[in-house]
Amino acid sequence: MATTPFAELHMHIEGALGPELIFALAERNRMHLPYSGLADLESRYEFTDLQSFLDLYYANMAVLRTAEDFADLTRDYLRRAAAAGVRHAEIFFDPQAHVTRGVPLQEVLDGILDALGASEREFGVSSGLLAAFLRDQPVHDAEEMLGELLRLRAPLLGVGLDSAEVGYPPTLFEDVFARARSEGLHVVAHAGEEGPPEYIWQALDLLGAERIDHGVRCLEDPALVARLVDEEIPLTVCPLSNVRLRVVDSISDHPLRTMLQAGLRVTVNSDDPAYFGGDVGDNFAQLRSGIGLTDAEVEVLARNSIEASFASEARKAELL
Ligand code: ES4
Ligand code: ZN
Repeated sequence: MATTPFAELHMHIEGALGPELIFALAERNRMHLPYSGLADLESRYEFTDLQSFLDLYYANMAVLRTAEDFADLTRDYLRRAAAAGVRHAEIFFDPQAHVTRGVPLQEVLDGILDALGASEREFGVSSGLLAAFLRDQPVHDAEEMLGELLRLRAPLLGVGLDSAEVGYPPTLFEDVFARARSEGLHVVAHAGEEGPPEYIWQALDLLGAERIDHGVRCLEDPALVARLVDEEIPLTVCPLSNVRLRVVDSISDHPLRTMLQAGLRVTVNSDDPAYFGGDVGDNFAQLRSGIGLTDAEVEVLARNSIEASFASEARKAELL
């Protein structure tokens, strides 16, 4: 499977936390887990929608306590991503989900950045960090978190918007994103995963989103598709996530090819690799068997991912 190197632009580092690491970290941190064992935990990875996944995702994060935990998690992800062919990774983390559990922001940053700082040398993967705001929490919390990140001079690539989508439109976060942009940060937002096309319009017009995470529901609105094509806005699509969260019925029903043929700047990503059935390599493999994704299409997707990344022009040139 000779392909150009590719970039992963949509993954949540907390979503790389799998059952085995959960048990290992619980033991190291002397915590009791509400599961009888590994098999019991593994039996809970059956989701009906985004919220049913988020419930387990937030519960499992309890084992992440120290900088070492975050570093181990991040290295574990980078090792697997490198093996799957990823050469550049832009990683989301959910800082609000950790500080509300009493884990200091600096501890979270130290751990993730320690692993990212060694990534190019250790794994050949260049990287960047995106702080995601939880849209289902008060806007004020996002404002405070952005202030704290800026105060700590966290070396961020940018900010994003995630968690439960329906009922939490981008418009709520207009001011937070304006401030992030004025600080020179890149901005992206999850939109059109479970939410309507209107949320994608808002992410573009009100947040100034440079990429849309997911965005699959744009297909319901031809004028929106035209806009995304015209402005070459990348969409970070996550096929296995879409299947597991029932955004689509099965991988064979995934509209990825329709999106490519419409001229959309699609990329393929793992979202939460420990929850949705694998890394970005597994996403490509299932697309090959499920919709007959061709080598030529894989090449386009790989190229799109490098071009849509926030890597330096020098790094992009190296990878293209
Ligand atoms: C997420 Cl799949 C997905 N959607 C929205 N927010 C998220 N956070 C982690 N995974
Ligand atoms: Zn996501």
